[in-house]
Amino acid sequence: MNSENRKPFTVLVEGNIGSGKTTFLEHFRQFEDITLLTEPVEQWRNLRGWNLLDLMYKDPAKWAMTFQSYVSLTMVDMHLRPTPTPVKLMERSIFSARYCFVENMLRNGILHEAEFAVLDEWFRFIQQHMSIDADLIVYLKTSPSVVHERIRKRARSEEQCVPLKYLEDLHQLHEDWLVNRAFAECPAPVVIIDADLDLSQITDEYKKSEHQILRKAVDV
Ligand code: D5M
Repeated sequence: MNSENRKPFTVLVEGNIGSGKTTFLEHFRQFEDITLLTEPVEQWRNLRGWNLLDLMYKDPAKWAMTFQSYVSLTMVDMHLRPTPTPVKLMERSIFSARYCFVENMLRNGILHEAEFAVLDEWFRFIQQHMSIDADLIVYLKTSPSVVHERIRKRARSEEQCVPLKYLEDLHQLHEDWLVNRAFAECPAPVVIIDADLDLSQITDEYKKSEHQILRKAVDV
């Protein structure tokens, strides 16, 4: 197992909106050797009183750049946060922000090419000059129709306008990034979990990755 001055074994938990990332992280709360870093959604919902997530969904053309800029900052903060345990489990990353969400906004014309260029330069700079580690990616693979229904049920106020097409586009980008390796660099080996399964069945799937995560952490 890692000693205190070694870098933690870093696992990025990736997947579409509503794929069950938070539930996956919660499953690992039982292990004291793992630090869980959940996506900083509450920071996005309240930056000095401003709900950037809501602004972004309500008027993407106006607010996407601001939102992505803040997502990058909060994600880098998570990547760089000192971790006292040998394993660190992170919900999403600067990689999915860039390769899935920002990419999607560029392709759909929500981000201007000039705005994209600035975000992409930041992304490259961060990668080159900061210690952004990834040892394993857990991809919670879902069908867009399944997550669409879950999002409707969880009823987060900002997300009620999310159309199926948006989830289909994000799904394809996750597939192209993590499975097809079609356009972007994949920073670590990928474990795929069938996250269409409902809660009663998915624990067995989690247990399979539990073994991989804990064993690999010992190997590092
Ligand atoms: O993601 C929480 C919410 O945040 C969900 O509405 C998607 C949105 N999100 C997360 N990251 C991004 C980026 N980079 N751009 C745009 N929207 C984003 P959840 O999947 O529920 O944890």
